[in-house]
Amino acid sequence: MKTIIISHESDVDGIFSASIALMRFPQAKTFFTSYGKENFLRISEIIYNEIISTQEKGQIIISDLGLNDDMIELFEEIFIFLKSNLWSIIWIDHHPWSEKAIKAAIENGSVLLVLDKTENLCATQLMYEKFLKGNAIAEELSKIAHTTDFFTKDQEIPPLSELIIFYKTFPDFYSRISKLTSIIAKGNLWNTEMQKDYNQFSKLREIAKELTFDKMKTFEMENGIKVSLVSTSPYLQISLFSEEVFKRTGSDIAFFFNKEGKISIRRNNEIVQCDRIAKQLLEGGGHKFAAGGRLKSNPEEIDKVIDEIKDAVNKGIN
Ligand SMILES: [Mn+2]
Repeated sequence: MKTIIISHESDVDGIFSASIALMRFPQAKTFFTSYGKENFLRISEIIYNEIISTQEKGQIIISDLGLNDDMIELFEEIFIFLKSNLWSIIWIDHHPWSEKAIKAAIENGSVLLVLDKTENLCATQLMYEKFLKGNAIAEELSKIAHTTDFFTKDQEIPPLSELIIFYKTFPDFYSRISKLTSIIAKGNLWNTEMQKDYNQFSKLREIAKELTFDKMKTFEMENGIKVSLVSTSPYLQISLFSEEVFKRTGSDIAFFFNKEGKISIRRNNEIVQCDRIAKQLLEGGGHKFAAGGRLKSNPEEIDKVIDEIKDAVNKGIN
């Protein structure tokens, strides 16, 4: 049986959960994606091509990606296509799904949904439980992914999150993270090539930090919530960098946006819920402690960005 693994491209949990799936199904092809219509259209294209090109039955393992409401229709079509070709889907995730999305997935007989609703488990842990429970390497990987996904700081680990961020800046990003996934699947967390890449990265990161702090804006809203607005760089790993921003500003919440208007939200305390604020933005979603979306405004027009953020915070806390 053929196996296709599709996982989240942005972080350790996405990569590690794919690595465990790859340990369980070593012949599988791995693909990575992120949120947004364009990304999912690329993935659906891949799915259609893979299935059309074979007579074999197969399965698709989707990991660490939520089914947002605006993607339901697209996936319903994919589900029907898979079902009629005798392919099944195992969808493993830990993001909040709407009832509508859950229904769309489970009402189609070819989808097995493994969805954690506790917000205490990462996708790699779910993958471990589902496919390789008892395997020592997979267990360790699931613990590491949990540390990075929930920022628990319970163990020190190699800077893989930053390495993934660095690889994102290359045109061959997807082949780089696929390679990383198979290295990790062998239980190797760091090698000399990674160290070499990391040395190059850390120089670029330090320059990016200085420039970013220079442009950062911090303001207090009428309701007393202190907000930092950061025009970020591709060399900064948001969750790590947010800690430095909070240390410097004492803000309650920080918004990181890039030139394309993609926005990430992190919080410094429990006054706000990031996912509620994200819902006010385009394609917004995520967890209460970390979320993201897209700006409606032009990221170059900073006053409009500030207005949009203020509006999102006001609506998102009520
Ligand atoms: Mn995750």
